Amino acid sequence: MFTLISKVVAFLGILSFVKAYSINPYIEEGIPENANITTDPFVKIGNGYYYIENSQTVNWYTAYHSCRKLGADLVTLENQEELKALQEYNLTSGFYWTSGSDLAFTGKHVWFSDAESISSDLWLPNEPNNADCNERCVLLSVANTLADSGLNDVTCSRNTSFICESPTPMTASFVIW
Ligand SMILES: [Ca+2]
Ligand SMILES: [Ca+2]
Repeated sequence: MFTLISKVVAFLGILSFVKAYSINPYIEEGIPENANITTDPFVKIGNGYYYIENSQTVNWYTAYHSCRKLGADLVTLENQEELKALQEYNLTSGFYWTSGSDLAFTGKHVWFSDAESISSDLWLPNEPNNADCNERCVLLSVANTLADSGLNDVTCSRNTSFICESPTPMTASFVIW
């Protein structure tokens, strides 16, 4: 990819030198709405890009491996807005692995993908409770209402669906005139 971009930049440099074109590079986050570019297998929900796995249920580790194979991570919920966007999307009500865990430090729940603490307002009532001292991985429970949706710590060996989150794509374009 880097080589390709280097070639394009070099070509545009030559073009501007030879023809005296004015070339303005433009880089932005995300993909423009009118761009005819597929994001498959990721779907855009709110401001993020997600892969939702409903057809198989696996433990937390296998779910993470599956996301990494797609160049993504298990989903990280930044705030209530992201939870709301996912809850309102046409998800089958149910349970999905997130990247959250307290595997590094018991009782300190962080998003594995960026090591940020999990916001306290995302948990379901009375969670995380580390039931039977065996709940280290964080599950997203999606219900029909936002109020009943949220996070729960459960055992990492539980088999369940999962959601991967892609890094935000960047769009690079050039205006030539
Ligand atoms: Ca996120
Ligand atoms: Ca729990």
